[in-house]
Amino acid sequence: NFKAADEGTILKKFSEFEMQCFEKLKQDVLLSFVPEYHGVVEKDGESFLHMTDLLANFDLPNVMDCKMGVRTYLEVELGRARERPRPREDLYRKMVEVDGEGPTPEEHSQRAVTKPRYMQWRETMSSTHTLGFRIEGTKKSDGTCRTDFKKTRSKQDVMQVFADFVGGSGTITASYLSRLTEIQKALKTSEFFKRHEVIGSSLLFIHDHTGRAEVWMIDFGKTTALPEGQTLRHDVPWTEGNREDGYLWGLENLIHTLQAVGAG
Ligand code: 4IP
Ligand code: ADP
Ligand code: MN
Repeated sequence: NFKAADEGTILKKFSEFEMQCFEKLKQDVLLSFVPEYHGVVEKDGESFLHMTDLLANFDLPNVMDCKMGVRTYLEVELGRARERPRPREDLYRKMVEVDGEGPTPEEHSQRAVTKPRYMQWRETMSSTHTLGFRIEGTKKSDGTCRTDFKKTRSKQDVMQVFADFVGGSGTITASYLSRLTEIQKALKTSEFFKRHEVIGSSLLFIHDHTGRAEVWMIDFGKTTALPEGQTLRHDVPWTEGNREDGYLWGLENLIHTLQAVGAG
């Protein structure tokens, strides 16, 4: 999905939704919390979004991706699956790999599950439903990568992963917390945020041994504008049709979780 680009920048496979978000974010208070956007670029016959490489200013960075919100698929995907269900074998296999008892008897006999079904199951196995965010993966400066967080659900489990990620450093934790509080404040005044359903977007945590620690908002591939005049709260439960994403509720829980890590 990514291609190397000029010094300090990366290319991400083009998506119309994401491009529109980057364009609108140019005029928004969230601008200082998203990677700098340098426009659309064509390479080898494909289109890409050109943006700043957030890791460029770090020395051997540690990186964590947290997917925000209580819902990870679009309401339109739910509608489509209902009208015309397309059970998928690849998603069935991914489900069984984590939990042999995940699929229902019918799904077992079909050896397939629909995408919303898979996504909802992922949400309940992880902390997405209970905390409004989940850890997707970590990459540490020692070269180790982990993506085995599909069953990391309780606040205690999440705290453990964070504590390990920051190497027990209270300074790094405090820096992350102060950045998260800034993001929270900006989100509460952002016109962009008010008018968008933010699905599948992540907060990217990056720190290194020099003590540098930053959090960035990334991945707007499934962030969609609401009809003119409609807005979201982002901190109330989702019920089908209200398009709420639980982003702010998740961020609040994330902050509390990190505060608990800091307090040891
Ligand atoms: C993946 O599930 C992620 O949810 C992907 O989202 C999603 O892609 C995939 O859907 C789904 O299979 P796992 O993380 O359990 O592997 P993301 O790209 O945000 O990580 P979409 O296209 O929904 O973003 P499919 O349809 O690509 O398989
Ligand atoms: P996808 O739509 O494939 O999920 P993301 O935008 O979430 O793509 O990016 C996937 C991963 O790539 C992130 O978890 C992060 O590690 C890395 N990444 C994304 N954007 C940047 C960036 N601007 N700078 C550095 N790393 C990035
Ligand atoms: Mn992503």
